[in-house]
Amino acid sequence: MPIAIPAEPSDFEFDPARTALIVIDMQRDFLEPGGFGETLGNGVSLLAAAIGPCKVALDAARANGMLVIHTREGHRPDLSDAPPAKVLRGAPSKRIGDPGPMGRILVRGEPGHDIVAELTPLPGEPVIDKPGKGAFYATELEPMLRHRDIEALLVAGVTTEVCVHTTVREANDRGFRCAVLGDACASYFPEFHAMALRMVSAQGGIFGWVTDTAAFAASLQ
Ligand code: TIU
Repeated sequence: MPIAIPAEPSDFEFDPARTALIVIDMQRDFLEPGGFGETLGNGVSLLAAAIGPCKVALDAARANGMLVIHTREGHRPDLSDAPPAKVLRGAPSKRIGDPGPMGRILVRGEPGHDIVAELTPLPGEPVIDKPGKGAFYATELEPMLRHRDIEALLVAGVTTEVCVHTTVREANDRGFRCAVLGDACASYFPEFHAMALRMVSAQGGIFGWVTDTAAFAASLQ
């Protein structure tokens, strides 16, 4: 039974049984001081704005039996999956793999790699560990969606213009319809957040739709 959510550039119609909520990289490494995001020179406080809306979206999806998938960006402890171009780029205060206050920066199994406490995945919810910005690159995400006959994604998380955008672009090219929950996304750069959302819905929805968590939750009432 299709449901319509008010969205840009037009209503987003979805069947909850064929739609997944994907929460991108809501990890301590991006949201809390001392993690990867801060080592890149960013103030991390703006990202906290996405936590509450992500929780609203998770509660709505879970209450309606929708597939919920979480992702985490990070690398193996030996960094064998970390491209040197990524590790050596720029002049961060600490590089990927260096020790920090939440353990080694952007390394799987370290405290900083964990999803923030408010959004801890429930047992049975798949968590995709990804080495790149996009959730499809070098992961099991696509077969996981195909096996469940998922055809549309509701996308939330951080950061809007980096991992959310890359994932939406990858999904779009694979034929998945994407609606971004704008208030459940955040960026270190408010202007990038705003423009990234506009880029999704411009040109008749060149990458997809943009809506918000209140509209999503209300559509399932
Ligand atoms: N730096 C930045 O804005 N983002 C990332 O490095 N990864 C994600 O967006 N998850």
